[in-house]
Amino acid sequence: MTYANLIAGEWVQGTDASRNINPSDTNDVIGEYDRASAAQVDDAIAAARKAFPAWARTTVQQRSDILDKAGTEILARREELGNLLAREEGKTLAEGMGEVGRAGQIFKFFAGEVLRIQGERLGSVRPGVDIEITREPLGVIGMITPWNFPIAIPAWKIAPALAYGNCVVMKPAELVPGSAWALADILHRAGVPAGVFNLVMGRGSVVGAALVKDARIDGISFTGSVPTGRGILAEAASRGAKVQLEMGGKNPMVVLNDADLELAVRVSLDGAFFSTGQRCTASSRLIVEDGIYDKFVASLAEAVGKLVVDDARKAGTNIGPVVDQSQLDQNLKYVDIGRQDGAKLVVGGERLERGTPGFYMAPVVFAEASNEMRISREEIFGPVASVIRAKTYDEALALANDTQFGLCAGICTTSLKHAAHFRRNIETGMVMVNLPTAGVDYHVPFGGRKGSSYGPREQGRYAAEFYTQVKTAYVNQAL
Ligand code: UN1
Repeated sequence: MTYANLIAGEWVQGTDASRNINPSDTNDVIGEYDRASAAQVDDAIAAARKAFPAWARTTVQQRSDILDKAGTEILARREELGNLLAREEGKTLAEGMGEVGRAGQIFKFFAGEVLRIQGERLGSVRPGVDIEITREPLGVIGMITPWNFPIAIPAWKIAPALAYGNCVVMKPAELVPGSAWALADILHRAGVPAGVFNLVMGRGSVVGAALVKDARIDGISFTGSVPTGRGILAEAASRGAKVQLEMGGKNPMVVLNDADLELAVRVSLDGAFFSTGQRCTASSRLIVEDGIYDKFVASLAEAVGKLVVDDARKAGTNIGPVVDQSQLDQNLKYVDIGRQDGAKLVVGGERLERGTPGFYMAPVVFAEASNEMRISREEIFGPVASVIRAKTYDEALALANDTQFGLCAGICTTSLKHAAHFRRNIETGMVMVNLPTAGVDYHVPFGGRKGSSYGPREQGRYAAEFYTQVKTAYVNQAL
């Protein structure tokens, strides 16, 4: 089947199509997804601009009803959509269904939040003047979403955008158009008016580039790689567009001598390897204090060795395949780099063959890694973790902060003193105490510091910072 783009409320065929392949079984074709041309992106932006004034004036009830309806359908189709997601992206069925549930909840959250859009009323320093501060929609938002969360990330950009009265032109990642198409279909049938939400699938170099450079786009929300994000920022800044970027991570999980070992291993296993390590929140640096280091490495290696790597949708699979050949090549290249740089490969690192042709590899633990090695500095985006030794808590904290990134960090400890100190002194946007770095709630701010993020936070009511603009009104009481 061929899936078309949604432009101005119509399903529009592209000039060519991309084939959506199952990474667990490359013989399994999910469908052909139309690529939008630059001219079609232009049509989508024009449609969004045209729809914006009326959409911005809809009542909060109208927007709430549409978001609620979309959320209800997503939740009702959790199993089917989770299956599609696992089939196109390669995370396990349980993770796929969990992600669909999260997407549904996000729509429900913003269906409520739209009713609570607030302003402020203040007194003036001058007599006889009222001041009112209100939030207005930003306008037309361009969205570029990544392949690792094919439905949750589109949901957490689209739901607030629509809630606050914006129109959207979205380009999903070319590797996973299926979940985004399903979401577009749901929104269309939930009653989103023509032009308010547009789906344009295809290549970043054509569709993404056309979106980013278009002066009719008021804001760009992007999640993806650092180089692409920086390029978008430069281009968008040159024309004064608002930008929100979520990029890489090299998130540390600190394990102190006083940690509950079993908990620390469980938390590190989840953070580093679940979803095949393909999360910007993954714990790819495990910074472990000397006194527990050897025990931790042995327990973690044992647990990693037991992980079942197989078809994402097969019962009993813990870790699905890597998303595609180039990501697999990159992961295996880093395994070689880690070895050459002198880290000790404790477990994993080999290419695996399974019953179907897919991009399988054994999750990797590198011990005796230093924080200077490339495997500890560069985001690999695969199931590869460096275990770094620290002599003291202070050294562990310093190592944790010694990175270009600042998305999330974790600490496993039973010491209130160290947990509290870590919370205050870690240079990240999110911090976890005795919890995995990955796997966040949907109703609270998400985002990082340093090289990980740029612009206002996503999610929760903080999403309003990006999707609205503030107006300060002064009114003379005398008239
Ligand atoms: C999570 O860890 O629950 O691309 C979410 C990413 C992040 C989302 C992570 N933007 O991995």
